[in-house]
Amino acid sequence: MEAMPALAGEIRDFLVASCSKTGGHLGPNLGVVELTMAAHRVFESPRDRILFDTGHQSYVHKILTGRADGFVGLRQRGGISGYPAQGESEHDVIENSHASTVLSYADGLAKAYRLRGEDRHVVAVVGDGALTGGMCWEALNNIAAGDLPVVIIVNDNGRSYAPTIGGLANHLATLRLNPSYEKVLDAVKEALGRTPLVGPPMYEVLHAIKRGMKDAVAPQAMFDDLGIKYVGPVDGHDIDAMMSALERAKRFGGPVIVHAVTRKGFGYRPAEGDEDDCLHSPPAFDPQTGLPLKSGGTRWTGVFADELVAVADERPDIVGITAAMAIPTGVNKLAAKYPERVYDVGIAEQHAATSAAGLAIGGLHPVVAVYATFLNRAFDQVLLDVAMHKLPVTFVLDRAGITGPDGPSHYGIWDLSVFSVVPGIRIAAPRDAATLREEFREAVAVEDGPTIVRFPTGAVPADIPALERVGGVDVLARDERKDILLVAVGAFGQLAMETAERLRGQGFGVTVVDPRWVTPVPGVLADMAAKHRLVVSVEDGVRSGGFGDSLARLLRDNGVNVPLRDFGVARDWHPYGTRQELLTDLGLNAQDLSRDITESVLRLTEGTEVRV
Ligand SMILES: Cc1ncc(C[n+]2csc(CCOP(=O)(O)OP(=O)(O)O)c2C)c(N)n1
Repeated sequence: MEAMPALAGEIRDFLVASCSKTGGHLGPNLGVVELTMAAHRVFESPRDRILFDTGHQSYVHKILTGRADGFVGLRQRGGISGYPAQGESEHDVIENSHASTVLSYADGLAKAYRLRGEDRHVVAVVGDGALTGGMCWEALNNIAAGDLPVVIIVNDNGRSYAPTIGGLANHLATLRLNPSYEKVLDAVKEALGRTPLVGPPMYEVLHAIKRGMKDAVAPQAMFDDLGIKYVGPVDGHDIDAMMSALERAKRFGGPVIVHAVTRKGFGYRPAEGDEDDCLHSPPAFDPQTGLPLKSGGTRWTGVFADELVAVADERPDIVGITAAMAIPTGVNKLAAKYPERVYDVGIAEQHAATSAAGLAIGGLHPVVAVYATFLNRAFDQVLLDVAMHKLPVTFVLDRAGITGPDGPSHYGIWDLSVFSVVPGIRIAAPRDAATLREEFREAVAVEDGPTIVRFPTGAVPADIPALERVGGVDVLARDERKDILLVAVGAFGQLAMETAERLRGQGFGVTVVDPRWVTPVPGVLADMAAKHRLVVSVEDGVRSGGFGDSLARLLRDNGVNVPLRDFGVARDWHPYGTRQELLTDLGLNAQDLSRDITESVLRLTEGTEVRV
């Protein structure tokens, strides 16, 4: 037991050293070192299940379950995942890294063990940020109704990326900031020490303390009102305190909330002192200073952030919404200038969409900025609450397409398929900074329905000027000979230009176009296609139901019988790695594309004179 604090220190040093090389979710993991150690001491993983909401804070769990060696390849191709991964360890079950799901998994798992007659505990670690997501409350409502042995560790560090917002967060903050907090801790400790019995009598003692200090312990009342037993607040960096709280929770046998107060980034000064997000997920950095090793060029997010402010300067009806990610989506810039015109709704994408609908009904034009992968959650809200009401809401999807080290759940590859079925929606995919500004302005000018503007992660490429604009479509390259019409979605404009260059070298005449607005597919593409021998589409999204499918439908509907090859991301679960590595694996590079397209053209010309 004496060795525990020393081990905690070693784990922290290891986390800093390893994340400084690979990048990763440093801040959250520094905050859960003792909490995770205590959970592993008190419960018997994998017999008892220890689950992590989102999973970004599972590094300590990985280290304790024999995977420290894998950290040299953390989040890199062929290395270990940044989230729990079934393939890595029998200690991992949940691979989902979208927030606020863990309590529902825990509810189901515990029910399954009960029905199968297995005596196993389920421990769910959930952050105060994740608790702002509605699913958590749906789950709590169900867990509270039963007597399943679910131990919920609320990892309360007061932060999502930025400080957690909302009523719940305010309650928790009141508790943390209240000078009587220390007294509460002492009183709880003392009461627990004096209580020989576990189970209900212990909680009666707690209850009495709670009543006595009602104002200071508002969250207890809140959790208690749900009907779930509550232990806490516990100092989440005190291993002994955490272990004794968890032991009591375990012995109780029914659902219990253990409220651990922790500090994000604990024990590493650059993380503790980082006001933005406590080094939530830095890229490789200098371990002495916490500063990133290389600073990239202008990013897509930055271009959007500046344009949002510029448009808001001109239009007082523009308001911004973020789901707990103001800095990563660039909405913080708008908030800095017009704080009253930005709403951080918590990790609540569904609520964000319908709240935006309300704002739009009220006469404003909301801009909801989220990562592409997270808007999937709000499909029904976009469909019915926004689109059916023909409301002017603009969704800005950052990190669209293949993203990289966060792996399969974080790829923004579904939006084109999922949202293109929504009646009346318009989706734009800019190819560079200039078109991002232009298409964003076009989007916020739409007044009779939702719009989406989607762009990838990373540095924005150099502008590709259009030769001309025909029927809303930008022509980027053309040729006297009309062999191939290459239709490039969004940021793949650059890729298409390189591919066309190679095809030209093979003797083919290539027209490259950027549709700009991909949903609905511009009708002029049917006319353009009819003039070529082969149509090729290339998109940074899943092929099934994507732009290529919509283009094929347009051609069919217009009786254009020119063959079409659609390139995009296979409908599959793709591993993590860098964006470039993954695109290469998917054959989405100029070399592979030009080879595949050449083969297609040659097949067309079989039996006729081949021109290469
Ligand atoms: C549905 C969804 N929206 C947004 C995110 C991005 N995200 C990852 S971690 C995080 C903050 C989580 O805060 P909390 O649960 O308190 O954990 P902490 O990082 O503070 O330990 C957010 C917003 C996500 N993973 N899932």
